[in-house]
Amino acid sequence: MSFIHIRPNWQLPEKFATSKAAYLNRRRFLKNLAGVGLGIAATSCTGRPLTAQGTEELASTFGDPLSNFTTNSVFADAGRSVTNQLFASRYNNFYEFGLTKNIWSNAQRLPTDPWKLEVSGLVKNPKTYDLDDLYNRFPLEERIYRFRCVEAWAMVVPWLGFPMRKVLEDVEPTSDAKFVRFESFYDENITEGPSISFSNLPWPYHEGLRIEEMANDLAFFAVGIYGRTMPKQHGAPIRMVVPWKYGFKGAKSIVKIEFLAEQPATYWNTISPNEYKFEANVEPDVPHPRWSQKRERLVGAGEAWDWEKQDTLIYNGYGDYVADLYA
Ligand SMILES: Nc1nc2c(c(=O)[nH]1)N[C@H]1C(S)=C(S)[C@@H](COP(=O)(O)O)O[C@H]1N2
Ligand SMILES: [Mo]
Repeated sequence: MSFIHIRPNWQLPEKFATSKAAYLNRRRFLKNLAGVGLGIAATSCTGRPLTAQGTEELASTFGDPLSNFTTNSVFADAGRSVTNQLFASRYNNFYEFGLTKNIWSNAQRLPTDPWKLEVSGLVKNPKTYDLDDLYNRFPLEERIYRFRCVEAWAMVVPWLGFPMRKVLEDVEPTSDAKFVRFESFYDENITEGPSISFSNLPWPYHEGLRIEEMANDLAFFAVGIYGRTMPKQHGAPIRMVVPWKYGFKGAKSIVKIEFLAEQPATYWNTISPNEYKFEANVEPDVPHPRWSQKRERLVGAGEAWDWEKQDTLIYNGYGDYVADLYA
């Protein structure tokens, strides 16, 4: 009975269920290219099923083992099981490498060695970190965090890295510094944006935080994931992780950090200010203009509409850490 096709459980969904309204929105967007935004890719094809060879290729992107880290016991249990890396590492948002979730092989073009991360602006000690600094300057720890995309899917991820606060201590912002701007790698010969008619987007990808948010216990720079150095599709060699905010706040492949007196513009907020706020905290009762945020789908096996659903938590469940930032 060879025509009965049994899907292996690691096979990822090829499309999302989508309402007619969302579909029509997408058609309109494709016509005039005016309404680009997150959520578009979530309604489109996420890629071919992964073959055994594909699985091997995916596993080859997983980075080198790291051993010089401790496990932070406070963040050893996210209250949900950790997402299988075969799902997490082939379901990515990294628009520089394409508009679908299936960018993991495109992202292998990202050059990560050597790497320079420049920290400048309103600081006493401007610094430029190289790869050795990223892995050895600050003690590395593992933290298992819940992760919530504004598109209403969620994962649980074991990050490796160091608190953002370590960088604050290193560079010593002046009292004038009130905001921080983070900028991602961009090279139009490597990243795909311009070649797919999105050259009008505000590249490079950039994000921002208030300085108190950066100093919060949870705010983290990740240089690895699942016990290994960061795969390129997740934002090698260093990316931001702010687990109480929507995923788009976590810029990948950071090359520049700048301390500022004024709130900086940010990538998605510039594209669509009504949909993507600067603050972007996870708030179940504040719907995205095109969908509800009350529930979320846990990235897993099978088709996306079959993924386990659960209630979205205020501040993604991290209110004890961050609620007083917004009192
Ligand atoms: N430079 C850059 N950073 C980015 C993005 C991006 O397109 N470019 N996408 C963001 C979004 S919307 C999400 S949900 C997360 C996805 O991270 P992951 O692919 O590692 O799960 O990265 C964020 N950081
Ligand atoms: Mo996202």
